[in-house]
Amino acid sequence: IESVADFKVHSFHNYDHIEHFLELLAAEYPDIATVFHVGNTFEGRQLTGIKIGSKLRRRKPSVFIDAGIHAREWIAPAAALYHIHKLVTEYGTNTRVSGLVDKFDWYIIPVANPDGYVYSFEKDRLWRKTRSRNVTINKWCVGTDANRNWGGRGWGEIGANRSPCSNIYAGQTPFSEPEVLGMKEFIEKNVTDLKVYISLHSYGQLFLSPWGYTSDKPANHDDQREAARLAVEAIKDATGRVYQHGTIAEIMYPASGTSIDYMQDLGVPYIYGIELRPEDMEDSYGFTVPKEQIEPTGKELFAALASMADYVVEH
Ligand code: ING
Ligand code: ZN
Repeated sequence: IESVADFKVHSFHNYDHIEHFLELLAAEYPDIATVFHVGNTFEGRQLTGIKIGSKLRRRKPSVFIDAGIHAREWIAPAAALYHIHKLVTEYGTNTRVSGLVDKFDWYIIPVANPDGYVYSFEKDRLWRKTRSRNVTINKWCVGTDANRNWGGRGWGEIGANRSPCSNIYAGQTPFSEPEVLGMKEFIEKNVTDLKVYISLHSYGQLFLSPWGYTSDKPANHDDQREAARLAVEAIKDATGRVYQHGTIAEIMYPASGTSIDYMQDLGVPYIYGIELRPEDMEDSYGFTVPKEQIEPTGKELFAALASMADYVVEH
């Protein structure tokens, strides 16, 4: 493609095309969009994100979104790209969008596990993990679950596995994955006043808040639950779909070493893992959603994030 206008938002794209699209956005909309890099992946690809925000105000709260940390969950990068495309191209014409871009700095990494994403395109559609290897530990099994590799309380314990062959392998050490370490360090060095952290996954239609490592509730649970309740309501108004909300351990399964728990420990006030469409296996789709689902899922994500942004401004 040669311009942003050529990009098909309602299709799935390979990693090269996604990176190229982000570059085009930054080139065509330099006042509000810049590309950033978060180091390299295990296989040497650049881990690329986009920062979106107008320069109207000097100090702004930030929103950080990772998608595609699990390779096979293609709807997550697609929905993130829908959101990116909407924020950038409708700024100045859509008042709702303009408000979001004026009031917040959005940091979005649409494919947080590029090596795995490429592998899911080329070799194994249902691949989940990174593609890192450590032959001194295990010759045969490849990859770490990048959403079990965040250090902090409970790392490597409940809902994670210490065997490299497991699909929920926590990794050799906390932050052993360059992708995860890169995001952590980028956030801690560059993202000021982080108010909202979102990790996009599929599937289940769930809005998940901390904790994952325990069924205990964090001190600010009621506030997080209220923001989630409103977001879920906004989704229902947008497309009619019903999402459930609750803590990870409560409504999904216990999981340690997730970005969500790490961000809760950092003190970020609003943190959610969102399981996008479908709700269940829906005619045996699960991870392999048809591309017709991208637009409505993107609408739901936009509605939820706009609602979340309103909530943050008011509280
Ligand atoms: N589910 C998530 C997983 O990592 C999750 C659940 C999401 C936990 C967000 C924490 C944060 O297992 C999928 N589908 O990957
Ligand atoms: Zn996932």
